[in-house]
Amino acid sequence: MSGDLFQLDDEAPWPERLGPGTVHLHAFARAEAPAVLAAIAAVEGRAPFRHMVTPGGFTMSVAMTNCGAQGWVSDANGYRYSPVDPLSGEPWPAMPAMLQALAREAAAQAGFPGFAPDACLINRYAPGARMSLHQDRDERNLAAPIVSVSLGLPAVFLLGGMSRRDPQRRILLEHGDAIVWGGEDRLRYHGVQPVKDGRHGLLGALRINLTFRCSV
Ligand code: MD6
Ligand code: FE
Repeated sequence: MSGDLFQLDDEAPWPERLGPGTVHLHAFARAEAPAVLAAIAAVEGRAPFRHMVTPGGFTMSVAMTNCGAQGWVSDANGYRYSPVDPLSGEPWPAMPAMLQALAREAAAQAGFPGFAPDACLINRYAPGARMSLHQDRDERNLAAPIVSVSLGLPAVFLLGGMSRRDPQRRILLEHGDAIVWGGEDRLRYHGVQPVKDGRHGLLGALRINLTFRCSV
């Protein structure tokens, strides 16, 4: 019986195909999570998490920062990539080599070899934070996939279709899970349901998601 206590943590990573260009890599980054968190702490020291404002004037419930040559930003003027952190006027912190290697490996395992992202958007969710349904279409390079890594509290990821009205699949993203999507799935609508309160051993009452993109 005592083995059951550890079953979840011992589970080996396993891939699950969700679409022609979408793969859910369960537990992909679980072993590397402490190193990922250390990398985020270093980024956060120079580019703190902040709640950006949408072009429509709403403050996002998710707190964000970036690392890499480009960072995703939102303000009254719209959504775009910027080489500079608007808070500091300085370039975003460089993407730590460890994060770059992790993203490259996830993409390769999902059938997209040679992934070289220039942008990593880091999203931080407190309980109740959510992300409404959207497409990722601010990147000029839609040929490259997106790699998403989730840590901490679980969340329900909504995976829709090419139209906002298409039915959505609910996908539980747990600590260490990665999702890779590209090809014909690259512009699928998606969102995140409000994160439920809870405690995670490494992150406490937080969920962190990193999305790696080729922006140019
Ligand atoms: C999140 N993720 O999981 C938000 N976008 O917190 C995204 O918006 C996302 O996970 C494109 C591809 C994968 C993603
Ligand atoms: Fe997205």
